[in-house]
Amino acid sequence: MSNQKFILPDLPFEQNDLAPIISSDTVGLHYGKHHQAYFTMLNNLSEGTKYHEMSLDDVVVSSFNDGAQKIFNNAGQAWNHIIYWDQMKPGGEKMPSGKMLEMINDSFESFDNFKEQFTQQSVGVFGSGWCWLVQNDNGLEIKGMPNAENPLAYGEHTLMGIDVWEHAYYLDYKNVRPDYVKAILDGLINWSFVSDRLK
Ligand code: MN3
Repeated sequence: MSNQKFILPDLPFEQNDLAPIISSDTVGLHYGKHHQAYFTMLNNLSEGTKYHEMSLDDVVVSSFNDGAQKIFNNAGQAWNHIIYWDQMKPGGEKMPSGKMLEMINDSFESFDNFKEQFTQQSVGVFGSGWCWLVQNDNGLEIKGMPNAENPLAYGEHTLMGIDVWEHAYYLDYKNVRPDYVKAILDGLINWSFVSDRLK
């Protein structure tokens, strides 16, 4: 088995396409260095273990349940950033429509309220982590999680997620995490992609 079992997917846009909301420099570092490094580490750490034979999704769940922390950290981050890039598109879509909008209204009263709650929860993540939108039996839920943790590890269904590690925003927003989150929610989310993830 080749060491390159897990391969970093291509970005669904050019490196400078998300500017000015996310600069070309940030995408270059975040995708080219950080995201790549999680894949490299995962390949190195998993070689010769059962994880090397699994799909990335299965590694996330299995390593989390096994308490294999180093594998999980890298597999989780490899998985998390795929969603992160895939859910964005240059210019974004101003707001969701159809069933997605209905569910947001049911769970958060309005789209504006959803954005405000999502931003608040993002700020509430202490240190490094992620803010996720999850679909469960009762509707939609916003969940902040530390480090590499994601809904998949807990058997939950992920719709979207924003990286709130400082490497995601420090070059463009310094320490002002809420401005970074708001700017993505207002101007970069591909709501058709998020909507397609509904169960
Ligand atoms: Mn990151």
